[in-house]
Amino acid sequence: HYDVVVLGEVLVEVATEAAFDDGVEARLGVSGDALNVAAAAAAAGAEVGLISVLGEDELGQAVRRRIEELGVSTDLLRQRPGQQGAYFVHSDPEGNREFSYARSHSVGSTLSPEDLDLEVLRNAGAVIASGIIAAISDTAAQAVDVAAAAARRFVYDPNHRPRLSSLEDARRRLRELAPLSWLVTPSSPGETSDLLDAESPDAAAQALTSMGASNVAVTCGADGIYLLHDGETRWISSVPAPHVIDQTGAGDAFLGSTTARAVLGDTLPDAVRWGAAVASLVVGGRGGTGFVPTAAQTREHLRTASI
Ligand code: KDG
Repeated sequence: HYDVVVLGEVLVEVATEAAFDDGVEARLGVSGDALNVAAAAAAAGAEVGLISVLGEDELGQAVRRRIEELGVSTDLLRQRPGQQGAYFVHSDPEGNREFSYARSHSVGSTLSPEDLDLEVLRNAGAVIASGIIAAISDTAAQAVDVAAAAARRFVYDPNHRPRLSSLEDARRRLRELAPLSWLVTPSSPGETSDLLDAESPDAAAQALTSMGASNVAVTCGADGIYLLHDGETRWISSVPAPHVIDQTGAGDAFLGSTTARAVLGDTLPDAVRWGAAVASLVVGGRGGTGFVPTAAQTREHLRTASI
């Protein structure tokens, strides 16, 4: 039994120290939104499984070892011949990024419904997927549909990436998956206006619940999170970040830790506040999984933030 199961593609992260150029120093990491989510859920104390397809070569093995090191179960992973997807990133503390993918026809994009164990999905406390895995191939999109239909609590992060999906496809997927979702987490103002034509977090939350989503957490950066839960709306304030090095993966860490805490018994508002604290710490590390705070570090940060 897993508290949380995440579906997605794990990517090798090549983070350069300066703008992309020949000879620039780089640091290799293991990331991708699904792993960022899974690692944060595991750090929050959940038993986490990751459904993903890795290559079989040395790189695939290294990725697998890192997943294990992050406290995420490797039992649901598949490995087969193919190229591990990668991305190149240079980011500064202001959030300016140079970003490039090397993931077309990657082994991760071969994920299909055949890679899913329906019993595992039905028994999980929550199943999480994002618009990224739904965008990378038709078979991966089908896997998301099957997982969403099987899950007791399906959590969907639209995570719109214009380089991977047209706006039209992203909007259609959101319309199809919202009715199956226990929680949807769009970001505002970008995704709420692009995917929902919503002019406010409230309009976005109302639009998603009228599509059939049970709960909505609109992430609004430093303004906090606008939560629609059990038919009631409220703002949950963000938690100030002690220091900002790189914002990669902060939204993913919010998603993974919020879902984990809710499955482990927190009310959704409490879980969201926890997720906000985790996100504010993650930006102090480099890369998607460069710093994943422990539950003790998050608790201490929340305590000092509320003094
Ligand atoms: O949310 C962070 C992600 O953008 C980063 O990990 C790269 O997964 C990634 C993607 O597909 O954009």
